[in-house]
Amino acid sequence: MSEEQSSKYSPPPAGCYLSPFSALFPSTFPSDTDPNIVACFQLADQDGSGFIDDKELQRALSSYNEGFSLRTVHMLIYLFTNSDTRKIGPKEFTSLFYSLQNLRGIFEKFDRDRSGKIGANELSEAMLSQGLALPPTVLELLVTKFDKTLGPIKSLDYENFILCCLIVKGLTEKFKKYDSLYTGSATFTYGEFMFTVLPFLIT
Ligand SMILES: [Ca+2]
Repeated sequence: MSEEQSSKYSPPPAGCYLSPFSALFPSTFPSDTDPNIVACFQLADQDGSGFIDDKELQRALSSYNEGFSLRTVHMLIYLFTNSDTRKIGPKEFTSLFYSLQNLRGIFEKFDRDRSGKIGANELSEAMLSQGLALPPTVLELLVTKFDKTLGPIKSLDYENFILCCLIVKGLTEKFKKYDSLYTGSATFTYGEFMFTVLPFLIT
């Protein structure tokens, strides 16, 4: 492009071509952190780097009976750090720890028949208990997309339940930033929409 041509183009709107990810800064544990969580972090940080990387996190979670795939682990890290660095610091790890503990409680509460799976109706109740009132069509879509059980009735296993809840929560938080008055409607530019949604699809 010649200088003359390029001068016809106005600069992109602020933020349009910036990375949707924020940088991961070193963090510390909140002052009132349960010593068990600190111990858990130190045990998981096998190379003593001060961060837990994806493989370390996967190993740590599996020792708590949460055998998640690396893809789920990457999504967890993205959701709690908002970065694509695939590692997590003490502060974000603490949030992750409490969030998983909370979601495990919700899963156990709504998996009433103890099948280890959450069906469509149970998912609706589980979402509502987290303040997420989703339209029936969205719930139907979630159950269809997150059902990896291959059973006759659509349902979510524990890992996919966690993933589903965290993605819905994460997207809802992003939406709220554009809908500060909580009207249920928001205006996005194309770039803003893509940057908001794509990190949730590709981890
Ligand atoms: Ca580490």
